[in-house]
Amino acid sequence: SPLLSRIDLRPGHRDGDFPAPGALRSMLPRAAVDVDAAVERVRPVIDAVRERGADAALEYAERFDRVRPETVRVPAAALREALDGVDPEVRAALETSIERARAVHADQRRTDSTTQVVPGGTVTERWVPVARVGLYAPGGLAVYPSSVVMNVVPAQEAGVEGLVVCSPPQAEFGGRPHPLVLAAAALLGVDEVWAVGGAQAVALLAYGGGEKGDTDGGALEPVDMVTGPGNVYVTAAKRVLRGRIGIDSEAGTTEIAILADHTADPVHVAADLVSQAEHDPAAASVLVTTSPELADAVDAELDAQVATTKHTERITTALSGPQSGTILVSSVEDGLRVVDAYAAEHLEIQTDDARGVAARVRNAGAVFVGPHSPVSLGDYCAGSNHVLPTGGCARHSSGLSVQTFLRGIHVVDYSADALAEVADRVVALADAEDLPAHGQAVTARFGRRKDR
Ligand code: HSO
Ligand code: ZN
Repeated sequence: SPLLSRIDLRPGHRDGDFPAPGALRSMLPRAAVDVDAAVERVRPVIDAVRERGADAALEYAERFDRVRPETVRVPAAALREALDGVDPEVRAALETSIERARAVHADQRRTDSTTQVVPGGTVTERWVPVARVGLYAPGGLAVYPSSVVMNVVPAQEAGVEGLVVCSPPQAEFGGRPHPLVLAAAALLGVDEVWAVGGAQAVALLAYGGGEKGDTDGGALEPVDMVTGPGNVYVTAAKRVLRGRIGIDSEAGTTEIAILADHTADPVHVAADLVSQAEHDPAAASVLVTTSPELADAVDAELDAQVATTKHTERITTALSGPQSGTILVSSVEDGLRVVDAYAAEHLEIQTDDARGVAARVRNAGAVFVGPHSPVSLGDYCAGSNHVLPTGGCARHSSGLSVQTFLRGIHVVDYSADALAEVADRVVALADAEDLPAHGQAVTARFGRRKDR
């Protein structure tokens, strides 16, 4: 039987009218990630790091990563060494990735805007970068120097001055993070890297702290914000610490949805579904198509491709899991309703007039248009960001961008005349809210009191 399960939403195969978005969402395949359960498990870790800083983080490294790094802060020499040791082709590819991402993100910078509300009264929106940001680079099934690029570039282009990268210590590399993570940080000009992973990393970033008796590395200065994908414990820690620190949207397992018609090439469609399934046995690959013939051809292709690829087991689990599947629809129109309800992290459009169809998409983390824009291009070298909302969060959130690291501060500047002109209106609203001192703060400036 085919790896992908099928849902048929064509007339005659479904009950009644085409389902409304809410109902549709509950019919579509999607992984359930239980962050709440992980929250209870990370609380003691967070408490310990708050109380004992890097010493507690070291103990957790021994327990969870099975290695105790010599120092939690990675020495500058180790960063240089990692960069020198990186394969020249990989280095060149990282450089291309950085260059293209920089071009796109530099264009996202915002300029301050001033609105003259009345003569003598202005409001300026001033865009100010977050001062200090912690970027989490996961260890785990794969190593992600590309995610270091995708986190660091928008922060740098936003003007963030303090950048810290945290990544789990690896037993294989003497308790340091993966050398490719270190090399990517060095290439980006980030010199502060700490060998700490999991919930303890997020806690250390939030509370700061050093090792007892530490004299050289100093303590980690707390950050204002933590971004970057991580496992469920990292996500849980971000959820617990949100408020004390800012966070990006919760990163779940990766997803790809493809909206395709009879013009799509089943070899490409299958290859792209397989590519994201490679991340994790819980990854989701969803095909939405108007063509049952294409769906059959993709099933056959998947069998062939999965058998010959490297991570067969993981991919088989991902494709055959309840989070993946094929959805048959009777028109591209209905297909758009399905992909909007699903709100995929990555959405490919492989249809006739792909550009026109893509322009009508409302909900997706990123959209990949036509036969030559695969998701894996976007993962590395398109210039777009690959840290994107998962789990349907694309309905309300965007991926990482310069905007993530900026705050808009309203600067209010009124003259005496401009204030006097609107004073009665402020007083009226203040009185209506039974907050008369609010009104008096305005009238006091004009030497009279409302009640006199
Ligand atoms: N597809 C992942 C990003 C990634 N892929 C990193 C390969 N390396 C989430 O967008
Ligand atoms: Zn990927």
